[in-house]
Amino acid sequence: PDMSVTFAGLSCKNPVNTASGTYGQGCQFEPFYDVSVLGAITTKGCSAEPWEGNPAPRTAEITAAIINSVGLENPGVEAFSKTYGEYLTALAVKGTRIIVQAVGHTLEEYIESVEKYEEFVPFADAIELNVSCPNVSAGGAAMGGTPSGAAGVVQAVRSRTKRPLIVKMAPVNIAEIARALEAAGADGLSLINSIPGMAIDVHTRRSRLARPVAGVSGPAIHNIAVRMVWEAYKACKLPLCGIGGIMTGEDAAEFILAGATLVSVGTANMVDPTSAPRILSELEAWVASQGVSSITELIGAFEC
Ligand code: RRO
Repeated sequence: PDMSVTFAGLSCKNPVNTASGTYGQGCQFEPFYDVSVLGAITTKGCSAEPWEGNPAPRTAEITAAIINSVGLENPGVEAFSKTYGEYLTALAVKGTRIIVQAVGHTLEEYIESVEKYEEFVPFADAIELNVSCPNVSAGGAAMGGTPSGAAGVVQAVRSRTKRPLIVKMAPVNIAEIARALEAAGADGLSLINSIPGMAIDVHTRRSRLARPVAGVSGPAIHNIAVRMVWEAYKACKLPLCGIGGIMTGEDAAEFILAGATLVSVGTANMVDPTSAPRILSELEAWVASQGVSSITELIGAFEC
């Protein structure tokens, strides 16, 4: 079957993308497989200036999930480009779409991050605005949790770039925020980010992470994410990227049926580095089993 899709103006050879922060900058996975088999990759969020992130420990395995409080450790856009630009440019030439992610604590910092991408990162096909990081005290989820906060980030940066703007949504109030983002000029939505949770070591009675409240990702949140993608699909006309606990091709297929055009593999990359290409071939087998010639016939084809 034809696995190609168009998302926010980007023609992708297939719908399989990677979730920001779970995939480094792609090159880390080259020892395991040819990354150019994927439709797109999304790189770790970068701010205009470097950020150190939160104190350790900041990741733990919990039931059917991972919990993280990384806190957006990153080297800044310019160093990101110096270190990875050559690799990512070559990957783009092979037809894998490159989505970079902009972050900030304030509207001004989001603007600075996008402006640095404009200056130093010509190879990116789209910019994802992360308005939903659960692990930074300002910015992130603090802005993405309301319609006006999320839309305000899009409005602040919209005139600074001609590239498609994708918004990484917080797992709250999906329909209303999706409509506000559409009105503000977003080109696509990716959802969901991790869900705030806690993990306590009952023997020591201490938090398992240095920061007690942190983002839960993985199979435990998958069906919550499927429901949220369906809510966004009904609420707006923007193309959607479904994210949340995709471990198999059938998990990805659920997002497609709920209305997603792209699907991102996240936690699974950390469980087994070969997950993304396996999920792609399983998804392709599912599309073939449905008797359609193109995966696009299955987007939103869920029946109540
Ligand atoms: O770096 C992080 O702590 C982080 C981010 Br920015 C995010 O968007 N989601 C997440 O689970 N962790």
